[in-house]
Amino acid sequence: MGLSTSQIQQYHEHGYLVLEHFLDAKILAAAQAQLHLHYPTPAIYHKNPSAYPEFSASQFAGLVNFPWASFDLNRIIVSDDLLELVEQILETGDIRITKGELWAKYQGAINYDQMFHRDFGNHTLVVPREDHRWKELTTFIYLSDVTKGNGATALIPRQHTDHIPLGSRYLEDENEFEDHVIFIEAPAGSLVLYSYDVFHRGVQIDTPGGYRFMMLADYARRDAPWIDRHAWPHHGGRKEMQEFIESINVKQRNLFDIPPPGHPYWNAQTLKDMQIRYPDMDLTPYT
Ligand SMILES: O=C(O)CCC(=O)C(=O)O
Repeated sequence: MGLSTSQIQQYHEHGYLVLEHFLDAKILAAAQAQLHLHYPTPAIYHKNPSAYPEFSASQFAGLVNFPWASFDLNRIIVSDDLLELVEQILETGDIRITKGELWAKYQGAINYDQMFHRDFGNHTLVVPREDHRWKELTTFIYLSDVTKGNGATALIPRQHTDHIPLGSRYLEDENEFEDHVIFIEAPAGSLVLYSYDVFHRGVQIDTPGGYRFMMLADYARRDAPWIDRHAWPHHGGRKEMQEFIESINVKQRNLFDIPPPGHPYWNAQTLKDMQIRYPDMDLTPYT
């Protein structure tokens, strides 16, 4: 369906955009049903939190890197609907995926409060451009209802902080911006698009028995190789990655830096050996 001109304008002006119920209900339900492959359900966790000490080790302990254990999860970050929006925001059809993470948080496990920060700090070794050229698009895809009590991210719309130099990763005086803070509350299936130079922070989960499940996927233009979070080949030995690469199309593979059809990388030898590495991959488009 794509974004309207005013939505794109809002994204650039405020630095974020929320699309409620972005995921098709069936896709959302299928993804939610597979979360148990990585996490205890909230009911099970809250029945006996001491059985899951790992979630109390750090506020980032609930992060699981892409690829995940089910295609019902993996397919979401390469879906045509999502890529269409990413291409609109990044103003090119030539994009890469720079991050894929699942994140579970459970009330009581640990304090999830963070400082207001801009994400570029650990997405690149350089700094964002003021003119927004070569920007990165970061996203949250909600897999559970997210409310203030369940850890809705706090964010300061960009127009209030744009005067702060882009080399600054953290807000020095949060109180100054108190009146401008919003909490990104939205139902499961919603998509949050935000830019890597917008101040935001994780917050504590206060609701008794509360939890939050989200998927995080980031995208950058191919002509900005200095932006990255994951080196995809690092996950190349995993069965999930093999099956995922076999299952997706050429455009989706290119998001992970697999050269497109027509690229000089492809020759008789690479085709033959790729088939050995990925037995179920249809290599016809590359021949
Ligand atoms: O979990 C959240 O709500 C935000 C997390 C975040 O901004 C971060 O870890 O960089």
